[in-house]
Amino acid sequence: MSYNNLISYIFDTKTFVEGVVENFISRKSQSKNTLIALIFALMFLTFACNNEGGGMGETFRNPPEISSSNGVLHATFRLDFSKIKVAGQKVTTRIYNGRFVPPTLRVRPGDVIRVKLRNFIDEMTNIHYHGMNVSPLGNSDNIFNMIVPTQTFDYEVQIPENHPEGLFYYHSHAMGLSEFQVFSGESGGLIVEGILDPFPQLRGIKERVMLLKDIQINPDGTVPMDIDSNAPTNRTINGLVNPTIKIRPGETQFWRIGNIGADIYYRLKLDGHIMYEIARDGNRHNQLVPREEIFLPTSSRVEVLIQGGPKGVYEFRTLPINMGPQGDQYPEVTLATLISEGLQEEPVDLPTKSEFPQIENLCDKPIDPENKKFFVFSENADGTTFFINGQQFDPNVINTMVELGDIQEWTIQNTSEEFHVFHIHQLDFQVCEENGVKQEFIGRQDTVNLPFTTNGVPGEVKIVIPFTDPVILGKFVYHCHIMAHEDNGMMAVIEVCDNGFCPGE
Ligand SMILES: [Cu+2]
Repeated sequence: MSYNNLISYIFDTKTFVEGVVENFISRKSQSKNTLIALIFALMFLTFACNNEGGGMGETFRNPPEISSSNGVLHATFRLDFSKIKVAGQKVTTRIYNGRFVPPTLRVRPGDVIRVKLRNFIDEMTNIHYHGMNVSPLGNSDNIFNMIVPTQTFDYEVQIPENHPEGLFYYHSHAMGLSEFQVFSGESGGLIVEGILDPFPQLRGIKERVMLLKDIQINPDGTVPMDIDSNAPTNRTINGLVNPTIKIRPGETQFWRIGNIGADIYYRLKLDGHIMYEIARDGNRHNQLVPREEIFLPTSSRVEVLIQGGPKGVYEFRTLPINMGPQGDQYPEVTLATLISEGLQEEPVDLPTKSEFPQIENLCDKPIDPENKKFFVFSENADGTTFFINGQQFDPNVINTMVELGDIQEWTIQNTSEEFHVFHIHQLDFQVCEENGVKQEFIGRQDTVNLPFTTNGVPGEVKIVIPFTDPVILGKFVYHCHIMAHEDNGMMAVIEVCDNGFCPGE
């Protein structure tokens, strides 16, 4: 039994044992406590004897999981008020199935996701399958569809056979309410299996799912409705504050890290270790990219290989971030503590560039002039109202029309003095330039930071988007993924049509 399984087992057993003891010993509470203590002492001894590494166990745990079987993933999400404990504080919040970090969904390309969403909260809601190259129509990844209180809705998301493999996530995309709902806990992981398949030497290495979320809790145990993303917050990894993670010296581990919070950024650093980035936003790179630091804007994900350093204790931190003169300032926080101990392992050979499947370089492609588009992300002086090309989001307006098959170059400017994060649904793009500087070709992504205006010069990124996969036909959105900005106007509608056929929603 793995440590994680054992811990779940202990918690399940604790509830069971307490129930049984409650039934049989009603009068002598002293005896009840003694009996519980005895049972726990026995369980701890059993665990201590089986613990391979010796010493104290780790406190890090992957989130719970639901996997597909025979090509179908079935899940029921009951969205309701629950009283839970996060970061040592009690909070009553709106979450799926009573968990601040709900189950990670695990699927394979070609599978179908069937999620039954039951809305028991006092607001409209919905679910977006972030980063997935799936249909935006009907009861698939359709964010125009809102689920009203007491309604049950059946999502059916067909994943194409050729779907990229990696870490995705699901979250509320309720228009105008997404910041509050995601901040309350309405986001969880989604993994399309197979990203390590090209690298047989990595078969069987330990995989960790690390979902980053923060939460602020009012003194009365509620989540603030009027969120100040610059206020002190509790940063958690799978809902845990600074858990311990174990590795053996030389051991290779695979960490899937997602920023699935509402507003804030991360700048990740693992002391004494290089993070070998294998993928971004659920897209395998064309090579391994060694990083000292990883910049992770809201909604971004990275998948990295870590090789355990010499015996010792290392901090996994997010470094201070300056979001711009008009933006937030985030302090440094330790997210987890890595303990390297136990028997030295011979490090496996890290994948070389020739082992990575090739990817087409979109930035090399000639782009027709009519397929070059220009966007401006801006905000008002007090940072309360946000615009794309001077317009605020209106679900009934189509801001951009695209023909299926187009490969388009989008130049996106940020004329404000704080970061924004460009994200487009249903597909991935390649970043060609940032502030006029050509970017190294490593692969695709679904989210990119927009640098802020400096000395009056707008920040600018140039990306190439392939609107080529027929699965994307229909209406969907692009927006800033700082959800406070998205909810306050920084979102727009795109419609992809095929020769005059526009299926809408
Ligand atoms: Cu923004």
